[in-house]
Amino acid sequence: MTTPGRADLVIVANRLPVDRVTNPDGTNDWRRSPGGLVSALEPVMRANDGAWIGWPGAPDDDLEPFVEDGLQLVPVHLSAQEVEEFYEGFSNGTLWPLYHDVVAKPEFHREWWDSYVTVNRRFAEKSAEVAAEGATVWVQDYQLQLVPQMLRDLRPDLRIGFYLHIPFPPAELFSQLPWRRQILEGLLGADLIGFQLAGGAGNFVRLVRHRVGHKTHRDLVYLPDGRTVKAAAFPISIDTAGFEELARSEAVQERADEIREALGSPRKVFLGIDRLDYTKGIVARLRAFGELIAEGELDVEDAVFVQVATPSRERVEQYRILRDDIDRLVGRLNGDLGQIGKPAISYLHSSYPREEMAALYRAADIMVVTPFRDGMNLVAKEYVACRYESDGALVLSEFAGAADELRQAYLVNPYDINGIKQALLDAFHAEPKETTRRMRAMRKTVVEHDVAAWADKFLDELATGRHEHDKSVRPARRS
Ligand code: GDG
Repeated sequence: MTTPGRADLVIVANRLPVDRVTNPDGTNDWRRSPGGLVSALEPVMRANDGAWIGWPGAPDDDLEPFVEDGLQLVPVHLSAQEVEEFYEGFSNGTLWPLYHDVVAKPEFHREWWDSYVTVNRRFAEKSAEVAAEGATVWVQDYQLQLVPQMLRDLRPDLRIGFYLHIPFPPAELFSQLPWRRQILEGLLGADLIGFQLAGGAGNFVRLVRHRVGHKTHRDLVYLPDGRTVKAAAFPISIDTAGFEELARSEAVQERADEIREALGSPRKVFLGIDRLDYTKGIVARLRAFGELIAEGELDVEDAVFVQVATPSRERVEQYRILRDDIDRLVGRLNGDLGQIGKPAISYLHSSYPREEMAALYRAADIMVVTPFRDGMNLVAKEYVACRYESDGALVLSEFAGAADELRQAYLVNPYDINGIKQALLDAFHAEPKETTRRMRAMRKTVVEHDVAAWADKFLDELATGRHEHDKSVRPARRS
């Protein structure tokens, strides 16, 4: 067995929580990635002498562990071939589409799988080195589903949690995977497996019963060696107070006004913000908006649609095809429907700082979130967090995890273009009293359940299971 290191809490994720930036003089620095996961886990990491294991984001980087802004970061090396086969291939060309209702066709390649196994083993070995005796290790997401069991084999003393950020599919889809049993067994190495929704946890437990043959009862799986694994829902959230504070700042408010003016001060601004991904339903929503303009239900004098599509996975073919499809559609809609200085759609293929995101949320009257399938969708929650005056409307797909909590949104079936059109019109024409009633209820949810509460709940539950088994203690709470 590898000699245990010193961290009492270890986060294991595909990516480190930092991005490398190159300065004008050619030197490199690290900058904290903007994600909510990092801000949620940072206080727990600090309180527990935590370490974060992940890939730095570039192939063939051989980096030693380093400390950045007080956080212990432990890089895992990936070769260019592994980036292609493990990351772009098996993670994003096989698992991502398979777990999202096969919205795109998953590809099954044996060499991709071999690479997935190799890289998962490397992450597990690194975790075994870094974790102190009896430490808590929390593994994140679909790229690392084999790590829990691999790590347990190396270090049976650890408490291991796993969280899946994307949906866990129904048995009919999951069963297509040639390596389905290995994935289920990999996950079962954890003591606690967290999903976004109860539906995903249920799918997993059912599959374990049928495909692996273990006894189960409700959310528990009983393994032959006497261990019990719990699979339950822990819906993720955002740093609600942080977003609201940003939204209230003078700079953001000024920028929001500027954005509206630059758009020609239309009566209503519609907004979509997504990673450019085929699961997000960008084409369907733009088509729906275009039809409303073409049919005269909306007028470009009155309404504009701002669509931000953040560049994502640009080396994967399906993403390149989607980008071209959106470019063509936006070009056609603006060519057919726009007027001089008034395009129907203002399309931005770019990523922006958090302040600009908050300004966009403030500038938008109607936020449109229409994924075909989404684990949660944080954009929907961020919009709600920024609407501190309880105004603005949210059009939300029923197939986003967020729809389970944000029941007062204008809910739509993203496959039903007429349904989307109707929801856009309903939101456009809604009385302020009605939008306020809805937004107030949604704000209550997002304020009460923020990402810190999510992390606490998961870690508490992971530690509680331990109390039941071996009476040791949970990691210290956030300071
Ligand atoms: C996965 C699951 C689940 C986007 N563009 C910019 C930017 N963003 C930020 C948003 C938001 C995040 O990225 C996107 O999160 P989503 O939840 O919307 O979607 P995924 O990236 O697919 O996330 C999803 C999530 O994991 C968490 O568990 O909810 O279902 O698919 O926070 O604000 N941030 C900045 N500039 C951009 O241009 N700064």
